[in-house]
Amino acid sequence: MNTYDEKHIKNIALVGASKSGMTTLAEAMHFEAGQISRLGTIEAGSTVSDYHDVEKEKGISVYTTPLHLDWRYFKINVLDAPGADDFVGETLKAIRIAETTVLMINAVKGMEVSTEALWQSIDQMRKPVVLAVNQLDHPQANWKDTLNSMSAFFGVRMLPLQLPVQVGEDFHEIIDALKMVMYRFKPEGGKPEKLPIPEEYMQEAEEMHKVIVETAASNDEALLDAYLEKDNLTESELREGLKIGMINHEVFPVFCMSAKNNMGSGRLMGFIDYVAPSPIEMPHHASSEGPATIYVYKTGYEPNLGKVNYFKVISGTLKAGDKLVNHNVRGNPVESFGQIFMMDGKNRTPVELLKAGDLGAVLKLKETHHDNTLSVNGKGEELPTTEYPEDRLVKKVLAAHQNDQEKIAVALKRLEEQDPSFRYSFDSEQGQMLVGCQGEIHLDVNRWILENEFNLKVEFGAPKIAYRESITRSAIGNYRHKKQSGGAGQFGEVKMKVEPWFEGMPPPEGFSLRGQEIANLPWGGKLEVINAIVGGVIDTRFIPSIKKGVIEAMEKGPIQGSPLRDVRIVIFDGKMHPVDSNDMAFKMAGFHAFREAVKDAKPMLLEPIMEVIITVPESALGDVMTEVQSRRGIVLGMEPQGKNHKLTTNIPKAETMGLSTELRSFAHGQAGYQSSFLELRPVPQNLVASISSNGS
Ligand SMILES: Nc1nc2c(ncn2[C@@H]2O[C@H](COP(=O)(O)OP(=O)(O)OP(=O)(O)O)[C@@H](O)[C@H]2O)c(=O)[nH]1
Ligand SMILES: [Mg+2]
Repeated sequence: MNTYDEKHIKNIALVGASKSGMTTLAEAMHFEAGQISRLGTIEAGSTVSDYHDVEKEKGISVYTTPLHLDWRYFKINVLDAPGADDFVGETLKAIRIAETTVLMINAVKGMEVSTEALWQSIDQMRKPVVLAVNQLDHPQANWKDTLNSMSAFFGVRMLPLQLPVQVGEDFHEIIDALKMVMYRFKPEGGKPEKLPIPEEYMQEAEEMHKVIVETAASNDEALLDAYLEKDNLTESELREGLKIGMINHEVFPVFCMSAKNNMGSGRLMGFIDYVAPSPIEMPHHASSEGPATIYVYKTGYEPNLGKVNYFKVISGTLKAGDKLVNHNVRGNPVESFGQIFMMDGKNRTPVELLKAGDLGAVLKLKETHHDNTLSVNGKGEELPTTEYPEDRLVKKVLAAHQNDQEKIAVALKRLEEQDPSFRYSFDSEQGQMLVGCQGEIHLDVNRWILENEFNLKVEFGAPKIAYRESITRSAIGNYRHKKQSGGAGQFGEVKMKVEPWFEGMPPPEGFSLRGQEIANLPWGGKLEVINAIVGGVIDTRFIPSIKKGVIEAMEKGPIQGSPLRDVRIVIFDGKMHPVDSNDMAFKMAGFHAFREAVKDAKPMLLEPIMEVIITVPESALGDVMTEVQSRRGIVLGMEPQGKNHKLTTNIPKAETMGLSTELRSFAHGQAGYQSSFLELRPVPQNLVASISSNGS
């Protein structure tokens, strides 16, 4: 096994819109590097990186999978990220960990809306980027249109290095304007024959070459001087200039390929080797001297291995046998890295050491999981945790078999550990298990895993909404609690007035105030208790018991059993018995007096209203407005945001089910959706009956 110094390590993330061909390219590269003897396919479920059962079953990537290529003098670590934007949490891990992002563009579709969404993250992190135009062998592939759609988006920072001679089924020749040669592939792809550029393409190739040289020169003063002097650059000067441009996020080289036919992948690897930056060529890089600090970017559970933590060495050199302190887990446990591995899908190769910048994996750590930093001396620099996207869809989890509840909770926690953008929570108020995720595909994939890997059958439904109740006018209640059975009896009588409570309300009129208290209710809102007893008809020591009874009564409101909130009670009359009165008796009296009063106080149902911020392209604006209104929502404002419009809306939570999925379909995947709780508002009178009869 080779050990690589840091200069010869390259990390790339393969990302792109759904089904652009990331996994097929990873497979082709793996094959080219000689690590596999047969090319696997998506159709046969035989690729190295889509090895999870769920990925084979659905024919899509679900997880980011690392593989490595021993390629001449270099080691290229490839992170094959999923394309579907439901799995953007995984894709973000890959972009963050790799130095260079290879953004794949499908030559049949050109720039897709989800490519643009992905670009926002890549651009924000200012990553070095290579643009790979794939599927040029496809009968519907269109090079010119694809390039135009890209150029409209990336502008002058995009730098085509290649040109396909044929496009479609005949695709087998690529002109390389950096090296000024033509590559001709055999039908099975692989290593091409190098030929002179045909006469009819010479002019175009020369023009492209000139742009490449000028671009390379413009990134560095010494190179610019060299260029002005000799009107050209050597190949190594060209590489140097392009590398600087990539590191500065200023030059995005474009390559041509057919991953499926393995044409163009070798050239891309050669470029990555010599031009794409190594971890230590990036600004603020760390050295591989000294004890190691690592960052865990992913945790997985594999059928035969158990828990696997995937990490990047941030600084120093990690050796098999090292013990590392976890910075993030409470108590800073020491974890033992007895064996360390390079991973290729599910296959692992033990290694003796990994230097700064390299990627590896470790089994059986006790407490460590994704987003943890560990270091040998416990002092290494801690990396900020990855920010995963907010939930776009929240569902209630229903167990098909009631006995499975607990097992399902355990399984959901594990799914969340593997994929932090699939979130599990238990809502104790409504007694429901909830999952938050990125969309229907995300949900479907995790349902499949629960059923097939955990043997747990679940359904997903609309979550119960946290309704509240309150009152709209004042009313009086009176109750006498009296019990005479054998020995000591029970006696307590309470008269109270209830009224709607609001911030800063004046003291009640017509009563003499003897005590006042505003309590926070456990389910939100207030209960104000005013003691207005005159003549000592009820002892002050019983007021807390009355309050207890009232709070108990407030747990279930009269309309549909939701908690009551924001009420003032004025206890103004009642009776005591010198022997039989006690706390229990007054609690009971308070409970019933309150219930009686509330019935007359015109109770109302309150529902949570969400502030929902929607970002959509112009073309979808009409559909989105109609959709918002049909969900009892209101649009409060609209402002332009780049090419899109940002709408600020208020929508009842009960009406937001499936909205983000719906919006994405209007906007062909390109809708932004952010939702947060705003306030409670009364449910319109005509809807109260239907909500109460739903029982939730
Ligand atoms: N014609 C043609 N088909 C391709 C090419 N590359 C990939 N495909 C096909 O496109 C489909 C998707 O390929 P994948 O490699 O799974 O694409 P991906 O980008 O990894 O997809 P996800 O990660 O699931 O989003 C498969 O049917 C591939 O056979 C190509 O270069 N040419
Ligand atoms: Mg894939």
